[in-house]
Amino acid sequence: MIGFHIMTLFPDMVLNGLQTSIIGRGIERGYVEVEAVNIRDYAFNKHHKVDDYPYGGGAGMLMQAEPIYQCYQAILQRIREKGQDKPVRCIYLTPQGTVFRQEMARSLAKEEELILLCGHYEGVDERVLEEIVTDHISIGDYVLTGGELAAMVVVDAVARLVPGVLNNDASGETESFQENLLEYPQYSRPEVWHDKKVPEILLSGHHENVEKWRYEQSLIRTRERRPDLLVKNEQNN
Ligand code: 6GU
Repeated sequence: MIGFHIMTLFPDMVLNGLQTSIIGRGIERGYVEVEAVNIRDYAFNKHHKVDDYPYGGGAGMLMQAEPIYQCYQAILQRIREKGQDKPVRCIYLTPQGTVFRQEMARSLAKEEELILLCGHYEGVDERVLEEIVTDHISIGDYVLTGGELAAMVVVDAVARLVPGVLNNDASGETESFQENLLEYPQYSRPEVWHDKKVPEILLSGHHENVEKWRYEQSLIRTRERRPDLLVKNEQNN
């Protein structure tokens, strides 16, 4: 069981996305808990204002520290009331973070509770980040309008590693030789489609040859599409 607590200005976006997926089934079956908490509910001012102008000038607005801090404290208190007394990691989704990789998903999947913070506007007041954030994560080198899509990516990648979430009894991780290699091509019925035949070896029933062929295909594909991964694979083997 893992619990995700997502601080956001768009809770419906996050919940709709995650409930409509395999992760949604994991939630129904009790392997995963997802809560989206609206930061605006913790803006205890007249108009539930959560943003303001940046000191020093510049384009756009910043998310203010206090609503985020109050939201965080409320979540943490609920976690503590459940009897959880371990430190809880708090992930800030930001293009300035470490680029998310499978290895990080693996590390996060070991936690029982995770808090995620989705930024918006031009950013977040640095002081609250200093107080609550333990991990800065980006999902890639491009810019999104907010952290919600990134949070959904992280929750999906982490939750599928939690035992019970995937239907098959194989783990969410592929066999060790495929570390840092792309998947081999796969085929299903019919045997011929648009004049294209399924590779003979897959019909042979010779398990060892099939494995060897798949490994070679993985290498070829990785060399072609992601040579950067091949370098990492050689470093690790
Ligand atoms: Cl985590 N947030 C935003 N706003 N943009 C991103 C990102 C995150 N990761 C890549 N681009």
